[in-house]
Amino acid sequence: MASLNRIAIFASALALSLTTVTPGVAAAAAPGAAASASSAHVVPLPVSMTTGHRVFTLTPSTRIVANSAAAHAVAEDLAAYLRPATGYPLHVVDGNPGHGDFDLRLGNPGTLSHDPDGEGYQLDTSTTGVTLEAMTAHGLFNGVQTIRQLLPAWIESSTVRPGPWTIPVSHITDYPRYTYRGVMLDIARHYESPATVKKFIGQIAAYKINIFHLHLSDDQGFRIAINSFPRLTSIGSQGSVGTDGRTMDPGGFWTQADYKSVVAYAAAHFITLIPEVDSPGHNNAIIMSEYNDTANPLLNGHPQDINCGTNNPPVWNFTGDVGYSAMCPSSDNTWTILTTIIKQLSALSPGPYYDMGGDEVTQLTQTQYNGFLEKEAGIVQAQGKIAMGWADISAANLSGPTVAEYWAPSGGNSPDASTFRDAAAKGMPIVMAPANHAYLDQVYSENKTARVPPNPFGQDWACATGCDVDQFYNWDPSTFVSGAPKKPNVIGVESAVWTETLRNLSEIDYMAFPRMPATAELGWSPAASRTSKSSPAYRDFVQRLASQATRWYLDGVNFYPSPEVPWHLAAATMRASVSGSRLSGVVSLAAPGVSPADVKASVSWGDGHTTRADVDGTPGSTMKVNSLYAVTGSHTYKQAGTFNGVVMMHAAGEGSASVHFCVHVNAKHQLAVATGGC
Ligand code: TNX
Repeated sequence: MASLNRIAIFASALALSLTTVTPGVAAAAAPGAAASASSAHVVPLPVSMTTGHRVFTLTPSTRIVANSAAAHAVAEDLAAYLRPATGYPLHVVDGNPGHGDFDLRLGNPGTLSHDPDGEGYQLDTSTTGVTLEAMTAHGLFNGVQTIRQLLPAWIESSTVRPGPWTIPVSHITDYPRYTYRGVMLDIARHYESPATVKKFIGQIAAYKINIFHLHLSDDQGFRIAINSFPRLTSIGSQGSVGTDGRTMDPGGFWTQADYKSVVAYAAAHFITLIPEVDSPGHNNAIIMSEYNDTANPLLNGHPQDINCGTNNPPVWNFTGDVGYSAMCPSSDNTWTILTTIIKQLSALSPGPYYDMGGDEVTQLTQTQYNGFLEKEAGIVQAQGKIAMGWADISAANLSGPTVAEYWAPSGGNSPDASTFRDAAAKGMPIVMAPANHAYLDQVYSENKTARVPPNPFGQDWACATGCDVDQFYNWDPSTFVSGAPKKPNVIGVESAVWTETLRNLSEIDYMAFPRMPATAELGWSPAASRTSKSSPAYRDFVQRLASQATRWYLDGVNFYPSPEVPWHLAAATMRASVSGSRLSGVVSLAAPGVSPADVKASVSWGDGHTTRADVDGTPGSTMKVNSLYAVTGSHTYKQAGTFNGVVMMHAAGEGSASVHFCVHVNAKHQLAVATGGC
């Protein structure tokens, strides 16, 4: 492959542009060169995509042209994604696109008639430019996520890399299968800060998720300040699961300003936030806070009547037991507290939904339970919101707009899927999150001697033999439960991170990646025969999934290097430094799940000498993927000439990668190093 730009260096460090080779795949480089198959590995799979053999290459003069204010804002998003790694200015401008530009336009490309909500896009890449067209800004934003994935993975780097930055010539028409594509995060069992949650939102946005469901309250913690009820946070925020509470894990809460800033951050990623304060069970934190709030002027002086739990007087529960608590439907104080919460959260949440929870209530009669949810749904609807809840709520006679989220692990014609059938019978829109296919707190694999992740991380109640990528991918949301009396109205899918065992973003990410992208693909991509590990759709998915790994490393996303995914070595950049006639090079290498000792690396310097290269980095550990590795070598050139060098890396099961460079040594023993072969 010809070198692109020959740069003479005589002293200082220089980053070199290198070639990544995945097994059986040629890498892309110069304009018009062959497109790398790995650069067309898009998740979720687009509705239709054709790719050619040539590429579009970004240059320092590439601009992003926008035809409207809304397109302009998304163009700024694209620029922000691409500037750090390219180091290019990528000016966002109005007007007409020129040679080598991105063109982002709001309009109707005429190909999106099956797009349910205007979230689709049309993306056309030629060797001379990229045109992205959509009917809404959200559609453009989804197209931008695809553009990121069409570029080499190293585009996710936060520091400048040399490229080349290529997109395969391609035509993509794309729109979602389902309206609702959610991820739920529980910040009640363990507190997470607004900054952490924003990072997580940025991570899920890359997979075209459009709903972020935030579980704000449970038995162990209440996480948002509510005006007039300061004890909800001064007392209720301070617990957590599994830590004996306050001394080991101080908990925490968000101010309303924090909450608004997360809502705004989600909205900037075209994600709607749904708040959930679980009721009438799973709310011991509220009961603990308000049981003794006798001086609160909004309450009637005997607030202890909110507690219908057998645990009376209440005590903290740091274990996460099922069915632990219940608020009393007969207490005025229950409704004063809940109405205040619902009003304030509804006012803070511009999205259409408010989630009432409604799951796992064992301490009320069915009649009490139904009455509770019927009353609460009315309060929610009075705020102009759609009342949502776990599918248990379908037992109640809810009028007005209500959505059920099905979470039981039972499918087919199992009688245990009755909450789904009740919801379908009542015509409720249904979101699918069956625990054995969509609960991200469940262990990846488990047997008698080894558990992944090992205790105490992850739960196994829905996944006694483990739930790896295959279990998350091979099911169909619309047909999972059969035998409904009426055609069910499945509006989408959601994966859920429960955090009884997970304390921070690293642990959350380890459970969410690589499984959350499987749920994202079920939500976005067309129906397919997704049945088993041998189905073509799954084989294709895990190939595309493997190509995400380098992006996760660069984005700081921890992930489980599942044995179900055909990970491969990916090498991108060598930083070279020259001292006299001595060349030292460092190559970044992604090798998911491989320890540094198991990567074999060498450098052929082109002058007849080959040396072993060192592979340094952090091996994987419990709940932590191995780091990116640094492959290093150095060599002194003894004679003048032009030399084809190559860094070669190999790991059993992950193929080989090689990185070419060209060294020119002049008569004074000064080195010039360039990318690619000579
Ligand atoms: C069930 S699913 C729960 C949660 C737990 C989760 C753990 C549901 C609506 N309730 O309270 O955190 O299992 O997997």
